[in-house]
Amino acid sequence: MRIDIISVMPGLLESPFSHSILKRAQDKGLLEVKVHHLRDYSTYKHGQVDDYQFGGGAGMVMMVEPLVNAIESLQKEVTYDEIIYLTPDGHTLDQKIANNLSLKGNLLMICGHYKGIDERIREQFVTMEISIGDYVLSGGELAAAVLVDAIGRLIPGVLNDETSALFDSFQDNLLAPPVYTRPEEFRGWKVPGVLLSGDHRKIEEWRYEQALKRTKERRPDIL
Ligand code: 6GU
Repeated sequence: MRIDIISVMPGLLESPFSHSILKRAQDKGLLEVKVHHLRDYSTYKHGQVDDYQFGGGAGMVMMVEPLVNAIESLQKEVTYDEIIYLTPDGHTLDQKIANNLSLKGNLLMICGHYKGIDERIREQFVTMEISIGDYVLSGGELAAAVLVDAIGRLIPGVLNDETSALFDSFQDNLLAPPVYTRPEEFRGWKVPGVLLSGDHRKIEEWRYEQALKRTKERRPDIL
């Protein structure tokens, strides 16, 4: 999968994809992430990419022309399955959306800034609008990083048995059960005996019960 990201602050996206699982996905050739500076596609003075909004009001709007130049120039290289605009008024990201997107070929993400992008870009090019939750960020970049992470780890072949997504919170509409590692006892705080029993059927049963209990207590809405 190739993911292109159009941004006015590409510096914000310099490192999030160079670590851990997303780094491995790229090293394995399963994922390629390319960040593009919108300014490079501006035909205005000083690389201008935003302007005052028609009708008045505070805050700048990202202009049509640089965005069209960027999108159409990338479309000459790549066919996109989805063109995603990261915006607080989009669909709230969940595991189902991440699962669906992880099976696509190529994605283009557009990060909004200021008051957002000219509506005509949304009408003419954008196929999906995604928010990462009900709070406001200063721009779409960190949301794009979250989205790439959520998708990237689900691309077939990226996770191995040990990191398998099958045991993630939300994967079966259940939160993940508690986990423990060495030592068996620290300051008198003990690891639940069943996990040390070696009885794999019992352990699975315990994990399922714990996951169910945790979900009922914390997130009854996803059950
Ligand atoms: Cl995608 N963008 C911005 N600016 N704020 C957000 C968001 C996106 N998702 C939640 N808050």
